[in-house]
Amino acid sequence: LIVGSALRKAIQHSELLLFYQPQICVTTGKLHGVEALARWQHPVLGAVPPSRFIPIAEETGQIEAIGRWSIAEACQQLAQWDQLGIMVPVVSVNISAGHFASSELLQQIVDVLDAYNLTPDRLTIEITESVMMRQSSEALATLSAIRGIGVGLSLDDFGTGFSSLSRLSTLPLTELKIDRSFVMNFEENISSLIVTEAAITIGKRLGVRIVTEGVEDDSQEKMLRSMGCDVMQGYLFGRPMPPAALNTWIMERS
Ligand code: G
Ligand code: G
Ligand code: MN
Ligand code: NA
Repeated sequence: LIVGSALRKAIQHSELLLFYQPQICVTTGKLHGVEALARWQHPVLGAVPPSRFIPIAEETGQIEAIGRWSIAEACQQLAQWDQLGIMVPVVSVNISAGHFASSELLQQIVDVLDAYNLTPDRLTIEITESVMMRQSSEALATLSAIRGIGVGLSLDDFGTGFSSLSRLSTLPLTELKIDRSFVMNFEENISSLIVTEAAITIGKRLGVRIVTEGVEDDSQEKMLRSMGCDVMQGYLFGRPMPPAALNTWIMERS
């Protein structure tokens, strides 16, 4: 049983870590960027996955603290890669809906970019489709302001949240991230292929980058390439890994 107070201690005692998963540009084969994924290394429970602690953070009012931490940690890591001469063009950070209700998110992002001397195009904020579609007008204004300073905005888990297409076209997105369930069902389920193809068409019309995740084998990669996907992420290229492992991964590829 994980309780909110344990999570509060974890944040205070630096038991949270970010792993990074590579994202590959389909046309060049080069590193497009990385997605930062939180991990909780608990002294007794061991590795607690985000699917277990993010919902608790949301329920116990700690999702803002985690979001603030993720943005700062990811940007610090990006600045460190810059110093080491390791080319990581952009980092994507997952931010929960609850955090968009806060009027402070924009300023937090501005402050962190400033502290690490990063241009705003180095950061992308990922928000899930289901929550984006329920946003209040205040949260929408926050999204627009974040986009307005030049930070990327990605709609995560696309295809699972029942977006209305008219609503979708009003969001200030730079990226659609097709949910991994579609790619993973290519073989078994023709409707997964149809949905992916349709999502790519919609994305192209909106002028946004199409990212697919859960790419695990060559046949999925070939299929996505032929459908015009821009960026791929999945175990075929690399798992989420600690920063030092990503350094090695980058060196071995170049
Ligand atoms: O890494 P893993 O595959 O277990 O991630 C599962 C999900 O947890 C991701 O799809 C993402 O939505 C969520 N997640 C991971 N890291 C964070 C984070 O730092 N903040 C938020 N809000 N969600 C995260
Ligand atoms: O935020 P989001 O839910 O999109 O996070 C991506 C999730 O997908 C992470 O939990 C990550 O560990 C997982 N993931 C990334 N690539 C693959 C893959 O190729 N296969 C599977 N099964 N999961 C993946
Ligand atoms: Mn994500
Ligand atoms: Na996703």
